[in-house]
This record gives sequence, C-alpha cells and structure tokens, in this order.
Amino acid sequence: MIVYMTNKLRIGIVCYPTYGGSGVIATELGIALSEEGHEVHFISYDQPFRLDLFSEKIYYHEVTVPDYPLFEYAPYELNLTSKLVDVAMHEKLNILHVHYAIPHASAAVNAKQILATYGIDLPIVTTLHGTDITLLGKDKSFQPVIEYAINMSDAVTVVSEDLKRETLEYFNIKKEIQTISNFIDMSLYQKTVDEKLRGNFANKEEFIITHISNFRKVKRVKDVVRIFDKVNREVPCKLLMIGDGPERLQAEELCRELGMGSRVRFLGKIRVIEKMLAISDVFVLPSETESFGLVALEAMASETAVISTNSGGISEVNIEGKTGFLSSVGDVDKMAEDTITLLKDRELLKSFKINALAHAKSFSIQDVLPKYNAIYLGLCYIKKNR
Ligand code: GMT
Repeated sequence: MIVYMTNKLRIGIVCYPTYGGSGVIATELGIALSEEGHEVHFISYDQPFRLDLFSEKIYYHEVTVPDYPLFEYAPYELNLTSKLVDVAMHEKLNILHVHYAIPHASAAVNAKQILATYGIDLPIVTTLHGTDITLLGKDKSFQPVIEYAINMSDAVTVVSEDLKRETLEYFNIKKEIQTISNFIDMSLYQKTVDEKLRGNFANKEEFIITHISNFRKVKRVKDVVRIFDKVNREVPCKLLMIGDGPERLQAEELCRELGMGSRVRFLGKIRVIEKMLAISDVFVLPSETESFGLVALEAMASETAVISTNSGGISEVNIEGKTGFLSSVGDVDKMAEDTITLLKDRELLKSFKINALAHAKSFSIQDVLPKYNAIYLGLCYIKKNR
C-alpha cells in the first residue's frame, strides 16, 4: 500500500455548500485546520457559502454532473465518488473528512475501495450532523446505505450526545462513535450593537426577535410567527426572519393573515449573520428536531437569549432558565409566555444574555480542533504501521 505521510496533513473535506449548519461547521473546521498549517481541499458541487477566504493552504474542487439525456435522475453520488478518487490521487490526500452521511459518506466509502485497487489507503472520517440520521436515516430507502457507510468509515463522529443516542437506536452500528460537539469561532462574533443597523429595524423602545434557518418544514417557521404575534401584543417588538426555503411563503402569508405588516421583516439569505444577531434580544428556534442547533449557539455567541424547543440536542446548547427557555415542540403559548417574561424583565434578559455568551465560550473552536486533529493523526499513524 502507498502511504502518504507528512508532518502536516493534506485533508479532503466534503460538505454541502448550501445554507445550513453542516456546511458551516465543515467550512470553519477546514479554515481553522489550514491556519494550523494543514492543506485543506474542499470538495462539493458548489463553493460552500461561508468559504470566501482563500489562502495558499485552501483549495476548492467542484463536482460537476454532466447533463446526459438518458438519466431521469443525475447520479451525483457517482460523480462525487470519481472526484474524490481524482482529488485523493492527485493531491495525495492523507485523510478524507466527510460531513453528512448521504451521499457523502457512501461516496467516500466507494472512493476508498476504488483507491485501494490502485494501492492507496485513504482513511475516511464521517461526521453525522442530524437530518442524515433523524430524517433520512428513518427512511427505509436510505437506511441500509447509511448503516453501511457508517460502519465502513474509519472513524465516526456526531455533533451531540443526543445524535449519538439516536444513531445507535436506529442503526446496527459496529463502529465506535465519538461525540465532538459543534463549535464556534468566538472571534467572529460581535457583542457590540451597531445602533445604526438596529435603528433600521426597530426604535429604542422596541425589542428585536430573530429567527434564522433554511425555512424547511422541520424548522416550524410558522410557530415563530405565531409566537411573535402573541409577544407583540404584550411587548413592543420587531421580528427579523433571516434565510429562505420551502416554508417561507406560508410564513409570509400567515403574517399577512395576522395583520403584522411592517412588524415582521423577511430578509432572505444573509451571509454575515453576526451583525444581525448582535442587534437581537431574543433568538427563537422552535424546531421539530435539531441534532444540535448551531444557529442557537451563534446567537448565544452574539450575547442573545434563546427561546427554543427541547427536542434533540438543543438542550445541550440552550440551558433552561440560564441562557434561555425550552418548551415542547409546538407549544407556542409557552414559548410566547417565556419570551414575554424575558422581555418584560430587563435584568433577567441581561443576565440571560451574559450567561448565553459565557456558555457559548465553552464551545470554542480552540477546544474542538485538537479532537479532530487527534482522530486524523491516529488514523494516519495506524495506516503507517499497518
Ligand atoms: O438543520 C438543517 O436543516 C441543516 C442541517 C445541516 O445538515 O446543515 O443541520 C444539521 O446540522 C447542524 C450542524 O451540525 C446542526 O446544528 C443542526 O441541528 C442539524 N439540523 C437538524 O438536526 C435538523
């Protein structure tokens, strides 16, 4: 077997480029690894949305899917697999770290087997992010492939304890699964309020409530609107809806039905959310399920209190009665009452904001990076000594 072993590693990272937490984590991990001297190769069908910083250590390889009339469904996974083989061989990758099981982990396992026929041993690290287990994983049409891809990966990580529990419950897992919590680069987050920006959305007497997501069904964006409607009857406030997705239109229609007018602003996909979070008082995340809720952590890093559901791993991030309040999925009344309680008591709100920031610091990227480094180096060491 050919073993590519250097002091600093050449790491391939596969992720979704779209608006979502797994892409954010993959991108920020890659950037941080490159700053440590590793060479990082991002592989995706589009440039990851937060990857706007290039350095001599960062590369981007695009997967193209040829348009062929025979295919009713283009086989993206095969094009990805071929690209992984190509990048691994030509860039002499030491490690391939894939984020999300479908199709990334299964393509990586395939690529690994193809590379073995050329005498190349490429260790695969798979990080499971949530919906690949909690939604797709429950779907029988994906289940065997996901299970196989997890078991054939050389190392598997999950982003929360809750996701580990769910993975072990739904699948017959023979691999050790390590929890490495999602993380945050605290230096990116601002605690100072840009008063001019804030003034664009609310006056001094009004509070700002914010929601950010990809507006998929699982995010329950109409609950955000209903919560705001109740809060707004008691406390003057504005709602900022950031992001876009399939449920946006319905949420906008609900705002019209409830006569909310200019009290709610749909701002679309904003790439730099830190400034918007810094002007927010409360962040609302009423998701049906959330393996972690990275966006809640981003809000907390911006010193914003969080009102959320208690589903999945959110309670590992938002601490009941300390950084925010948690409720059962769909309990709009309680989430509205909790928000009102916070907004009516400025001292309480201030203390929650301070706690949120303090708790966010415990998810700092500096603490997480060594854990991934240890996995990569461990696998390279095993390989070298095989
Ligand atoms: O939540 C989404 O729709 C996006 C999804 C993704 O794959 O980007 O997010 C998942 O991964 C994030 C990063 O690990 C987690 O913070 C989110 O909680 C998780 N989403 C769900 O579990 C619904």
